[in-house]
Amino acid sequence: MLGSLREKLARTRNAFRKVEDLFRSGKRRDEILDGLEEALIQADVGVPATETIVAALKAKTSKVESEAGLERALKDELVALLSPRDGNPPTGGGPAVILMVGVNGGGKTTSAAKLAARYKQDGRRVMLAAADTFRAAAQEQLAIWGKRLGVPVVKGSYGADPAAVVFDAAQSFKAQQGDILLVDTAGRIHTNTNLMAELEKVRRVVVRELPDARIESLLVLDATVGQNAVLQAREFLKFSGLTGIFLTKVDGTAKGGAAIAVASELGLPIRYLGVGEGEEDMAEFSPREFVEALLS
Ligand SMILES: Nc1nc2c(ncn2[C@@H]2O[C@H](COP(=O)(O)OP(=O)(O)OP(=O)(O)O)[C@@H](O)[C@H]2O)c(=O)[nH]1
Ligand SMILES: [Mg+2]
Repeated sequence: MLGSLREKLARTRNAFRKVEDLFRSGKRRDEILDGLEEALIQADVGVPATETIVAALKAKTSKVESEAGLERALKDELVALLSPRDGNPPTGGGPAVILMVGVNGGGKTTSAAKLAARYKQDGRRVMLAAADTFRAAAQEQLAIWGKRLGVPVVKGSYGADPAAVVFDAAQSFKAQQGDILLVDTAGRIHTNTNLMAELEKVRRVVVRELPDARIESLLVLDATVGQNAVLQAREFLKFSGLTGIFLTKVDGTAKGGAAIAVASELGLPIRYLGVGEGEEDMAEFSPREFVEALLS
């Protein structure tokens, strides 16, 4: 897995080459730490996260002179920033509903399909709800995925209330004693209050109709937008109950460093990485694995 993640991160790894080179430069500690700031910002880590990292390194490595020691300290710092603050994400038994939310084109539908494939492979009873009733062809797109994966899809009609689709999906989920209900929602601009209210309504329907289900709301963020992902995410935090991030398109970008900015500035754990367009192209996010794939 680490090997293939390394391949998928090839472009981002390139962006981190300057960081790596610092630890092979023969420079002294002070020079390395000075160079690090610029190198991290260039690698899309963002100014606030970079400042946090460099300050922490300065404080924690005052007695460390060796390049290898400093590099190890940097990796540890990155892992700490990427690690969820409130413990491990909920896992395990019982029914769960996973809401996929985010701006247009970020990869919600594809990521819902990837999760469906993953859970199905684990032997769980999976169902998809096509709650994107807004974009033309969104229903068909999810139906095609459902057919391909052998996962039932509860559809709505174009222009219908997404909450009504979710209501129908919840009934069928109960009747069939499903394990995982994945809800694909329409892309929305975070500044549109009506659309954000619509998400709250969808969520309320889930709470009411499936009171025993664990609810996860995954914010789907496109890594190729780099620092803009932080801005998007900050607005979406106003939607109640976001539990994590699905960071997509990490394969096609040099801006994967934004993962560090997002995790450190929002305090929301990255749960999954999207690394391609196929249903297999995802990885459960592990901070240590990500950092080792990035810098080594
Ligand atoms: N390379 C790559 N492409 C991806 C990834 N995830 C999604 N895509 C592609 O991104 C495009 C948009 O994906 P969708 O899943 O339709 O995005 P969406 O957020 O559902 O879009 P809307 O419903 O229009 O808001 C598609 O061409 C996907 O194949 C990924 O991890 N890597
Ligand atoms: Mg979609």
